[in-house]
Amino acid sequence: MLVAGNGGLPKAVVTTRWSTAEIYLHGAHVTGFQKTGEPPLLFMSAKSAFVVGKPIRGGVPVCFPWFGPRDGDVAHGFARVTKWELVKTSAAADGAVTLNFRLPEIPERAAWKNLQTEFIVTVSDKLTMELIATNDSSTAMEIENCLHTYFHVGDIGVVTIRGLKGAQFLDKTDNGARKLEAHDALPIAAETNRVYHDTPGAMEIVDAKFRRAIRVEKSGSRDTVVWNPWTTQLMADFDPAEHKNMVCVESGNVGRNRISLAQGKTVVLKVTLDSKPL
Ligand code: TA6
Repeated sequence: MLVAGNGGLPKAVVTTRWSTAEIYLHGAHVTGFQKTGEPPLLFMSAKSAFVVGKPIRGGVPVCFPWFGPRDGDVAHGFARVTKWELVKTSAAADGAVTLNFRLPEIPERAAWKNLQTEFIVTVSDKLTMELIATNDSSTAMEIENCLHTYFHVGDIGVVTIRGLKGAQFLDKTDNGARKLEAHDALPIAAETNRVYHDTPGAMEIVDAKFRRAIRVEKSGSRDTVVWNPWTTQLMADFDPAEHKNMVCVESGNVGRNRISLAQGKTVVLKVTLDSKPL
């Protein structure tokens, strides 16, 4: 199940009768999911690093226990640059494969040591991911969580995102201005970086080039983040030319919807990805 991946980092490779998937222990990072006969569902930057201490660019970054930049610390939390433990793998009677990962205690992250965190990935004709955190400390903990999924699309110019109409969003390309989403089918035609608060429902990415609709079912997520860097060179490990073949539709609880996790309580963020021909 575990083999040496890019940069020699260990990864789990999963093959089912419907699909294949791969998950690196580094960040418990899903870097691949592909249904038989379909293009890959996830986008990976061709320039991604696979180095201890650096984030993998693409796939499904596990953003935890915070989202976004943090002075002097790693953006989107330390879980994504930590080596998780693969605690268990199991196969169901129908052939679905489940992998249970656990975030180990990190001595230099003592402030978070009582936040018991696991990530469960189930590979079938769908990809299901559950980020589960339990506060075993004696006080409440403020956390953000987000599965920052990079979707692979045929041509961003003929992609629309459905499920956001009527939602308010913060437009990070316009100094965080608060706006209202009017599109039933949102096109992406420029740099886009938006936090749609209070959007707990399913989303759909309609790809006219690949002639498929990707469905994002979710629970335990109040927010949806939509991101495409367009031609802005934001990061050394992402070639802006690749913006044509990706869009991030991210599910989590961020900003004003951060979670105050009470002592002894558990929070579950669950996302299921599926695709259907158009
Ligand atoms: O979610 C959008 C965003 O915060 C962008 O501002 C950009 O920084 C991007 O995330 C980077 O995401 P990644 O998970 O690849 O570090």
